[in-house]
Amino acid sequence: MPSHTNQNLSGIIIKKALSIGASLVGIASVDSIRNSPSHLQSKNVRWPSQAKSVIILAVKHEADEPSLDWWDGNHGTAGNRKLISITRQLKRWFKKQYGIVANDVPYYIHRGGIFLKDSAVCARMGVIGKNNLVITPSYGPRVRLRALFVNVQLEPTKYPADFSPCINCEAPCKTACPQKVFESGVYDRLLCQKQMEQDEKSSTISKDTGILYYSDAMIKYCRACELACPVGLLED
Ligand code: B12
Ligand code: SF4
Ligand code: SF4
Repeated sequence: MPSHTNQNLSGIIIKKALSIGASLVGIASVDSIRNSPSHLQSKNVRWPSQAKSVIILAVKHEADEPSLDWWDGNHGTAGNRKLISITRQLKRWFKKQYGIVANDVPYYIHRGGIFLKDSAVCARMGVIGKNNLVITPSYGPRVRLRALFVNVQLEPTKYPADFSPCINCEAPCKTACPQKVFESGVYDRLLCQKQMEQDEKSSTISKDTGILYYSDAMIKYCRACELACPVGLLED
């Protein structure tokens, strides 16, 4: 591995990931993520013994590109495929340039994944908003996340900490929810899940995605609490 300080290497990694399509990049130590609220609560997370840092990648999912988020049968979403392509390219680049082994973090916790929102907050990419999603300064909650484990200790990202978007906001995210998921004051997972089940039942046949290879039965999962948030939207 060429002699880089870990701080330099973090900067180079961020630049590389942005150049191949990531919208935001964060880095956090495995130890800090291990101590975040969701990981402290869960006994199901399996950490690879050699992993020292996590690189968190975000791809923006803006409202004018809704098909990025549509679930097409067994093949997932176009947005997630974009994230997978970025992680694959980064893995190859790490090995070739630095001899560093990077491992893809599975999406689901029961398959070896980690809690991506907590991880993004540890990497200071954003904060948890009243809608229970990570709110980033540039794109609000309209991002999707994926991660890579690496076996080296990298300098964590320290984006500005003074970001509190929900403090003076009237919370349109909460009123937009079709299931009144936030009525008790906190996010009610079961009610949200009920909406997801309804979305699955009402999935329509759509031929307007331009992705011919994949199934035509698209599930358009609810994201009302996400799309109602004004953070990161350009003002006229
Ligand atoms: C299971 C799951 C679901 C389930 C259950 C959700 C849940 N929150 O329990 C269902 C299917 C209902 C769901 C719904 C949605 N999901 Co979802 N989901 C996941 C998944 C796979 C795991 C999340 C999980 O189980 N969390 C554990 C539960 C207990 O935690 P929690 O309710 O989120 O609350 C924790 C945090 O808020 C945290 N926290 C609170 N305060 C603080 C403060 C600090 C400092 C820190 C560090 C943490 C922290 O601690 C809480 C307790 O553990 C993740 C992917 C992943 N691997 O992480 C995506 C993920 C969280 N979902 C995502 C999205 C976008 C959605 C939906 C909009 C649907 C859609 N169209 O994609 C809705 C939004 C619902 C909402 N408002 O939260 C995104 C979030 C992106 C973002 N900007 O935050 C993720 C990361 C997937 C992705 N592709 O990027 N989801
Ligand atoms: S709509 Fe307002 S309260 Fe809701 S997440 Fe966005 S900034 Fe926070
Ligand atoms: S995803 Fe839909 S149902 Fe779930 S909390 Fe957000 S607005 Fe409510």
